[in-house]
Amino acid sequence: MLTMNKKTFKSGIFILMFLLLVVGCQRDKNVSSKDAIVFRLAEIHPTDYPTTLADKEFARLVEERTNGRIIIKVYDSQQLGEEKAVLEQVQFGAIDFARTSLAPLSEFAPELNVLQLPYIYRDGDHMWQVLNSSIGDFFLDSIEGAGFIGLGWYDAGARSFYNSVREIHTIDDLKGLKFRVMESALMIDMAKALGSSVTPMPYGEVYSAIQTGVIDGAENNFPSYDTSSHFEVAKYFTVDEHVRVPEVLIASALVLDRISEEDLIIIKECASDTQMFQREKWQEKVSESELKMREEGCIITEIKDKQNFVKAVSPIYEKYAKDYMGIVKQIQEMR
Ligand code: GTR
Repeated sequence: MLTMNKKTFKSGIFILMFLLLVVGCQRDKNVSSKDAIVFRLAEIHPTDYPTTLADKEFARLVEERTNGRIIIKVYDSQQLGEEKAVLEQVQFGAIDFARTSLAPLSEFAPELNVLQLPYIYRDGDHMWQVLNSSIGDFFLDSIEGAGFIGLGWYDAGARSFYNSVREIHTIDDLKGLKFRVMESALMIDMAKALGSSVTPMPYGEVYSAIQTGVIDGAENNFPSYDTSSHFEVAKYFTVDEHVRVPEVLIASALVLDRISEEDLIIIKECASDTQMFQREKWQEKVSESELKMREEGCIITEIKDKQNFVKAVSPIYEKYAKDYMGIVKQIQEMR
C-alpha cells in the first residue's frame, strides 16, 4: 500500500500548486478556444500535396502568432468543392480562405491574366522574381475589387499537355486531339491557338472524362498529373511548358468584418512566411513525381524547340493583356 509521510505530502502540494500556476499562465496567454474565431480554408489537393502542407503551415503560424485568437481549419481533397464553386463561395463569405490556381481566379479579376500569359516567364526563377516584385504586389492587391484579399503566392511550376492517344513531337501533333483545360477564357483560347479542341471542366471530372474517351487528355504539372492519377489513363506526357500559373492564397473580403487590421497584417505575414516552405516542398514533389511517372511507364517527350508553340499563342497577349502592355514589357525585360 502507498504510504505518505508529512514531508512527501507537503512537497506534493507544492508541486501541484506550481503546476496549476504554469497552466494558469498558459491559459492567460492563449485565448480560450470558445472565444477564438474559426475560419475554413478550402484546398482541392490531397493531404500531403505541397500546397496543402503549406496551407497547414500557414494555419499553424496564424494560430501561434495571434495567440490562438484565430484558428484556420484546412479542408483539403475537395471537401468544400471544386475551385470555381469554392471561389464563388469565398466571394460571398460562405468560405473564408482558399488556396486556388490563378486561372479560375482570373475569371473574377481579369487583370490577373497578365501573370498567366503563355511563355511569359523564361523559367521558374523569372516567375518568382516577378511575383515577389511590386508587379506581384500590384496584382495581389487588385483582386480586392472582386471581393477577395490576396495573401500570397505559391508555386505550381509549368503546365504541359498529356494525352491517351500519341506522342507529341511538334505543334502539328496536337491537331485533332481534345484537351480539358481549366475553367478560364485565356486557357480555352490558348489551347485553341495551339490547334487542339478544348473542353473546360472541373479538375475532379478529368480522370473519368479521359477514361471514357470524352476527352483525349489534359494539361498540368508533374505533381498534379501524378496525384490525380491522370497518368493511368493518359500516358503520353509532352514537356512543352506552355504556361506557368501561380497558386494564390486568398481570403474573402468579408473576413475583414471579423478581424482587426492588425490581425490582417499578421495573416499576410504568415502567408508570405510560408512561401519558401511551399517552394521547397514543391521542388521535392516535382522530382519525386517525375521519377514515379517514368517508373510507371509514362512516355515523357521534351519539346526542345518551342518556337512554333510560342508563335502560335502570341495573339493571346493582344486579347488578354492589351491594357497592360507596359507591365508585360517590364516582365519580359526583368533580369
Ligand atoms: C493544379 C492546381 C489546382 C487546379 C488544377 C486544375 O495544378 O494546383 O489548383 O487548378 O491544377 O488543373 O484544375
